[in-house]
Amino acid sequence: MGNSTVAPSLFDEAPPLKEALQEGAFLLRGFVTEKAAELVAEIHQLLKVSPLRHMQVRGGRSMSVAMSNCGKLGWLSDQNGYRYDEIDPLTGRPWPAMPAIFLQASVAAAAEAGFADFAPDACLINRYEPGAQMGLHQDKDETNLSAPIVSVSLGLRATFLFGGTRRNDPRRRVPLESGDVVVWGAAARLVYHGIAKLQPGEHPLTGSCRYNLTFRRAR
Ligand code: MD3
Ligand code: FE
Repeated sequence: MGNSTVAPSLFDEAPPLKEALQEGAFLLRGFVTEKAAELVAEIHQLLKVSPLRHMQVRGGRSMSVAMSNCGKLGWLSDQNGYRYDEIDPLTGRPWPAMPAIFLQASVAAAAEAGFADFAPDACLINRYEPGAQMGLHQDKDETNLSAPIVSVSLGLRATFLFGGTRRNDPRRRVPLESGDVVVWGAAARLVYHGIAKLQPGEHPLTGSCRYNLTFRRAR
């Protein structure tokens, strides 16, 4: 048998692409592409313990994005508003632990973006089916706003919308593909952001949906 060595290529050693979206916000294209199948397999295991659900918002409507959590704290929305809790109200039990590969990938992404010592205690699992969207909002339910937020996209492509720290600031649209990671901290931590209505499609890893993992330091 011949050996299977291939000619070295510039691409072998190419660092991950890091694009500054704005001050404090970095898009790491394909940062977890090699681990994407394993991440999706972990999501499927987690969802057997704490299933996806469409949370209610104040006023009684339910969100089009289906959610669950892992880690010490889970993000919740109900008639009383938003909060973090150690207990999944659907099961009455603690959220499942954050898988090691989740922690490792999110900490590595934060470090790549310049945020050393990221120690997430919460991971929100969002599932978008075609037609689901997330309206423009700020993430400000966390006690410690000095930690960054790391977001991992898996499956179908979505259009990410983000503006400034005022609701009416001009908005940019950025397509997020499976394997992309975005890190938001410092000056970008309180920008308004959302996800445009997901378009139908098929992805080999997730079928007809998109997952987003959002890692946060909640307390
Ligand atoms: C910018 N999720 O769960 S992740 C959310 O793709 C959320 O599911 C979207 O916004 C999603 O709250 C977007 C990207 C993201 C997450 C947090 C941010 C962008 C952010 C916090 C501050 C600024
Ligand atoms: Fe958000």
